[in-house]
Amino acid sequence: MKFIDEAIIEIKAGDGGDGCLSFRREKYVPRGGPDGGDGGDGGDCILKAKQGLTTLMDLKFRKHFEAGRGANGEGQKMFGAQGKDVTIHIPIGTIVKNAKTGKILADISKEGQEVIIAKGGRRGRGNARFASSTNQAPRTFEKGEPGEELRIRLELKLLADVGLVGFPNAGKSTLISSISNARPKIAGYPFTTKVPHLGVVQVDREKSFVVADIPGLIEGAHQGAGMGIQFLKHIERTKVLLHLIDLTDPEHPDPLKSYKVICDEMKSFSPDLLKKPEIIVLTKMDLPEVREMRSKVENLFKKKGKKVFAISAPNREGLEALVKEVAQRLT
Ligand SMILES: Nc1nc2c(ncn2[C@@H]2O[C@H](COP(=O)(O)OP(=O)(O)OP(=O)(O)O)[C@@H](O)[C@H]2O)c(=O)[nH]1
Ligand SMILES: [Mg+2]
Repeated sequence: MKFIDEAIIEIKAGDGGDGCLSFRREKYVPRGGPDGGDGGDGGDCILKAKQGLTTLMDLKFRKHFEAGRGANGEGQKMFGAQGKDVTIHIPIGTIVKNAKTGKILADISKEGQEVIIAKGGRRGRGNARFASSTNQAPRTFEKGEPGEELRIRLELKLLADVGLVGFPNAGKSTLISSISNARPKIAGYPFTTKVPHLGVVQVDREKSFVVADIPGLIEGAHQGAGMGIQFLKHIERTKVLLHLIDLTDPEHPDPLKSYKVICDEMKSFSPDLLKKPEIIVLTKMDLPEVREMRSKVENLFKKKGKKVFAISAPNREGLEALVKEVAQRLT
């Protein structure tokens, strides 16, 4: 069971700009004083908590972040510009560790929280700074300091955004393994799934969400039948439920009745589960007998005001539309 999302990224804060060595040159002033300006400070690498992000998926595409270098100082006491900061958005709940030592560097727990994780290098001072009564023409100036550079490991305890419910064999594990990185066991017998599995679904480069695949429910589960209902706690905090229905299930030929049985079991665990936005998903659309029943069953649920999708995992039919719909409901 992997409920932790991880990403390792390399960050480099900007180097400080060098101080300048320069002397004033003016007409009629034979020996001008020192006028070398300071460099600019290097930019920082900042981690910032952002609501709405629920996974570290973005950081699997971009693993290297570098803040801007401070500009060098110039003559006439001109200071170099500061290096540009780089801000890396991460989900609330992320723990940040030094990848090498494992030391915890930050615990991102509040919306908008910002942590400077690599500090930009300090600017070098120009020679104008070093003038004194005893040294009126200093040739001393400083180089900017290098910015901090490190590898960090980000860890996020995943919380499911979407829950899959349905009878055993409905195709829950098949669905999660078709749309996410989760690879639970799939088999043509009931209760294949004994523990919940989470998977990250990548919608596009910016968006991803987490799905929980849980064991199948059966009538009487609240009294301990089958795998019971305790695992429903894993979908208690989800925002959307997908209710999967297999129209070829010989034990449950009436889809509306099947639907109600599952809802009643969920209700026994917590009535709040029934208040969640829900999408009915008819599975196994590749089977001819299912295709035959499709429109009739869709209408039955539509009449009840339910949104219905039909999918086939082997043909990847309907998966993209379903993922899009879910993503939209989550925003
Ligand atoms: N033809 C077809 N078979 C499917 C499809 N989806 C799932 N199956 C098959 O249905 C059976 C059950 O699938 P699972 O994904 O294990 O079902 P589950 O809902 O996770 O079942 P439990 O873990 O026991 O609750 C397997 O034999 C799958 O290969 C589909 O879209 N088309
Ligand atoms: Mg399963």
